[in-house]
Amino acid sequence: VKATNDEEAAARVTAVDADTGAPTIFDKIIAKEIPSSIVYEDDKVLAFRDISSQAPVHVLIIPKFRDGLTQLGKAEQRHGEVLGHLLYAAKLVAEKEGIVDGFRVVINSGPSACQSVYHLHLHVLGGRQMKWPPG
Ligand code: IU
Repeated sequence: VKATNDEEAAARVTAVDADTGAPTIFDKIIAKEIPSSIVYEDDKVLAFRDISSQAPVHVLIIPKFRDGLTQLGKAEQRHGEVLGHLLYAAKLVAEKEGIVDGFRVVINSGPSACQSVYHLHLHVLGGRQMKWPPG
């Protein structure tokens, strides 16, 4: 199947050895070994601007302690608290970015959903009219 865009292509490449549980680039972003444009941070989560933004506001929110949560499809009961906190952080980010009246939260889980980084992350998108259905 021919990849139709960069995101699909990235997911397909990653899918070869997807979700090994190995550290990802997001661990380096959390450790601040790689710079990022941080929008919100607390003791549990970090929110930073996506390097390949798909909307005027495109922020990723990640747990600081992945604890096996490489993708939503691997969530277990013990992750409930951090999952709730991530969602609440999405609302805080939307407020901070001035898009609380209309924004979208996306989680890609697994290769078929084009997940390319295996450290759970929420995309917060806004600042333009969103379309439905998503691709
Ligand atoms: P996905 O749901 O796994 O496809 O999203 C991964 C996102 O991480 C994607 O939108 C990338 O642009 C983004 N990203 C980033 O912001 N910084 C990076 O160093 C890398 C990916 I690698």
